[in-house]
Amino acid sequence: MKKIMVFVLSLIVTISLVGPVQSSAKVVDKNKNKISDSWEKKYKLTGKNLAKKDPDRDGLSNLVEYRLKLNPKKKDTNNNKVPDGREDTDRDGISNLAEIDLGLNPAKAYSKKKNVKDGNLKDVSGVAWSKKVKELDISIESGRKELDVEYEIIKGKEKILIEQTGYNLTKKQVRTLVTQLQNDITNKTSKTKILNKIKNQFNLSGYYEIDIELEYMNGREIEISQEIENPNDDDD
Ligand SMILES: [Ca+2]
Ligand SMILES: [Ca+2]
Ligand SMILES: [Ca+2]
Ligand SMILES: [Ca+2]
Repeated sequence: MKKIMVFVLSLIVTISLVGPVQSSAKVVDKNKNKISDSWEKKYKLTGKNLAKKDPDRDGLSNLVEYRLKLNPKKKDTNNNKVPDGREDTDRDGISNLAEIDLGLNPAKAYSKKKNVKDGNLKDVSGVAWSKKVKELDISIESGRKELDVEYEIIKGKEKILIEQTGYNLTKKQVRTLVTQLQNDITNKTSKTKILNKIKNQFNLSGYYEIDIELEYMNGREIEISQEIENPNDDDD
């Protein structure tokens, strides 16, 4: 009798040990927002439409952060100074935010074609998306001349804005510059080289101030500023 009791007891212990393991393997999603309840609880996410919200303001919704196994309350989950949006979590050559903008899946390297990695998919002109410039902002002040250029690819389409005084820049020239920055810049190209390329394009010499922000589809971001002050200028 005692032996049976011990057996029964050990059976109960075994069941209760196995029980929780089995149930946690199943994803419980009571509010049916495609995010597991345990993940919501872990990051203290509550309220309506929580899947769409972006509490850490890194551009990625909570649902995307869940799918990419990132922290929805931290802009830079792995502390490498690259924000979650510019990380390339599935390592297909395109950053998370760029993938979302292009309608690709940032959690899957082959999300559109079985045999072509997302980064190797080509745009209408035959350039692989991973090599493309996503955004280029240039602002120049040189004496009385001023220039502001904003180039961006949104949902796969180019958007170019030019504001200028004393310059005659065309959209075509902006496209040419972007193409150069796509073809001639590698991960090893120095900031000085990039700056010189852009300075040549605008015949920049003498006294000036230039600010450049360049971001590639792969998430690489380059910021360059240079100011050559005129010693005769009296700002006071
Ligand atoms: Ca977020
Ligand atoms: Ca995050
Ligand atoms: Ca990071
Ligand atoms: Ca992908």
